[in-house]
Amino acid sequence: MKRRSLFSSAALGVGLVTALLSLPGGALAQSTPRPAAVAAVQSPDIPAANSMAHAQQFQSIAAANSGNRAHGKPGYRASADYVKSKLDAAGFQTTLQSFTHNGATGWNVIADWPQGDPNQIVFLGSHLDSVPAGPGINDNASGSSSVLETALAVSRADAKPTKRLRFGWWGAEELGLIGSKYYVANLPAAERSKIKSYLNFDMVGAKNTKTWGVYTDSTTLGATFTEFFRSKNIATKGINISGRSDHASFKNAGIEVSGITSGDDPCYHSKCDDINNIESSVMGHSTNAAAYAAWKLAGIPGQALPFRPAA
Ligand code: DPN
Ligand code: ZN
Repeated sequence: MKRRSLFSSAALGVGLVTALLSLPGGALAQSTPRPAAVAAVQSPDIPAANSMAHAQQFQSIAAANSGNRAHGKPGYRASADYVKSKLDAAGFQTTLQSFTHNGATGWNVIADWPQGDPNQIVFLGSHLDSVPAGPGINDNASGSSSVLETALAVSRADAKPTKRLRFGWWGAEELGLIGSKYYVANLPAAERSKIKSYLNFDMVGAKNTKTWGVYTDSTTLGATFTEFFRSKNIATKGINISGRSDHASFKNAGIEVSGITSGDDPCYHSKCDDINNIESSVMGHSTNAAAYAAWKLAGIPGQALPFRPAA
């Protein structure tokens, strides 16, 4: 039992009951310390402190670079370098894709986990730039940290998903989804059609969040998020943020999209959107929702629970 508690698993309970009921002769739980694995999503339970540590790094990067991480400013490049170095060390295939906007160079960071069917890609992304007014911690170090920590969890698990997992951090979102539009526009049609779903994480750490907003144009993708939150007894509401974040660049290319948000806050696009503007527990739930979706949609097999006959 101890082992299962390491995993957040919305479906495990149901699957386990089914498995137990179907055991021959009604041999049951108490005499079976570790039942055989059942089909279920067993995503890791990622400590909130992990994503908070990344958010703290983005705060420090802003502090060392005139207080922001905006397109065309040194704090943006330092943010991209931070993300890329973590991914490189974790075994991802990474790309720093440059583009020009308003006379300044911007970058997208793209990372592929080199496992699973390369023709079926599940994509998680977030914008990495802030506005010039502040460090952009809820908007959007929160999403950037959640997606980064999910990627690192995939690496720690040495995951062997059925589908390919790709992660993206977009530049110049605040100037009109510039980085994600550039990425999608420069994908050859054959590459674009490999992307089966795109999940967006923008503003996912706001303090005092009790209800998560889920936006989706796909029943399956939206249900993946709501089933995670339901398993944690957390409320969700369907929202529509239309073209306000990077999912729109993918949706416009005919890709199924969804995303979650804690919503904005009084410090939205201001100087006070700093590390004190987000809450650890909120970051933890958002990160684990991202991980759950990655595990489920890419088809990462559950940790096989070894069968041990009762002594
Ligand atoms: N984070 C907002 C921005 O980048 O300006 C967009 C947004 C609004 C995202 C509302 C989620 C919810
Ligand atoms: Zn944003």
